[in-house]
Amino acid sequence: MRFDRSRRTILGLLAAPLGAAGLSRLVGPARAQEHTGHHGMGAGSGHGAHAAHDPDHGNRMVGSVDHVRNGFDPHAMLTDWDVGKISRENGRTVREWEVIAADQEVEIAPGIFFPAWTYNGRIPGPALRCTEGERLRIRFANGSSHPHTMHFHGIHPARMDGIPGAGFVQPGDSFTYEFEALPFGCHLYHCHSLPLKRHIHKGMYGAFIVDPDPERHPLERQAAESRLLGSPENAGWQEFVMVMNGFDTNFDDENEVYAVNSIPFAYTERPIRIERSRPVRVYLVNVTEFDPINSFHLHANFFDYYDHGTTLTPTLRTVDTIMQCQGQRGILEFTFAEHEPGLYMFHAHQSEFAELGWMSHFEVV
Ligand SMILES: [Cu+2]
Repeated sequence: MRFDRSRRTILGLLAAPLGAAGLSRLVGPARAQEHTGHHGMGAGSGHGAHAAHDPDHGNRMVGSVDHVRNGFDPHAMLTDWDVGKISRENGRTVREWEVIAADQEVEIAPGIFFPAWTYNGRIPGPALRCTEGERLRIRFANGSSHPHTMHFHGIHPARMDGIPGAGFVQPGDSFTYEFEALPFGCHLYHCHSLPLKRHIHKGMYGAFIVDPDPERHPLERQAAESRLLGSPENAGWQEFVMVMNGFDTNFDDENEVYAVNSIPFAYTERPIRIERSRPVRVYLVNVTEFDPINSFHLHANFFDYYDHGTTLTPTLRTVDTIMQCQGQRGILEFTFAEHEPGLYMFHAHQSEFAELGWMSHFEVV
């Protein structure tokens, strides 16, 4: 779907509280887009001035994103679970987090700056991880200039839903969401302010992982223990969280770049090292706006898949590609134990997404 020029201009102006520099960045790419077609990323042509064709590596960016300036690194984000602060109240475990929303400029591809809205200064927001049955308390403060919410996928009362009228937080205000961690699985949270697609697309989302409590699953205890962060069984696994997303850098309601954890080609520039002898578990979440589906394809191998992560036995076995609509997510389990060491690709199997950034490698050692 395309917007006419005036609609796009309005969206651009609504996009963020920008200074003159930010505005020229916004308006610049939007104008350039008029001449370069659907996927002009800015002042360049075709797939953008920053994409190059290199016979050894195919499509990828020239230059690198300054992760230090951004304040987050896609490699660190693969494993930096935010387990919050744990305490005991009336005999039960309470887990608490503090999350702050902010307006923030993020370098989304080399030289391409995006006026984002963030949770705790990063996109995706912190990967919140807890255990089934705990009491969760999330204190959400809105330091942004727009109203935001945190809407969790999970089980909770209506007044904790994080939508207009229930946990809707004006700039300068705060709200504490409180509910039980249920059901176990691979979930997500996102802002549910309107217009919804703009709030999600601006960067307001993150993974929300609820580990199964082995005590509650006596018949599948071993599987539950392997999923429980901090258990000896879990320590044998190499676990990664991957949020599939995209960015509409010129505000025409189409994505110009695609990625896992925001930065296009991050895991091709620097592959994800995995030890051949240890199994791999990926918590995969799709929040890509504007496109109806995204997908994950693993080269030279097959995996078991747990849709939504809400079961302890796979919902799909021995597949090498899965697709997810927006908001869908799941857990992948696989091993390279029988493979020779080397670089193994994984990427979206929509070729367009792969060429625009959703291309990655594991380095099996
Ligand atoms: Cu929002």
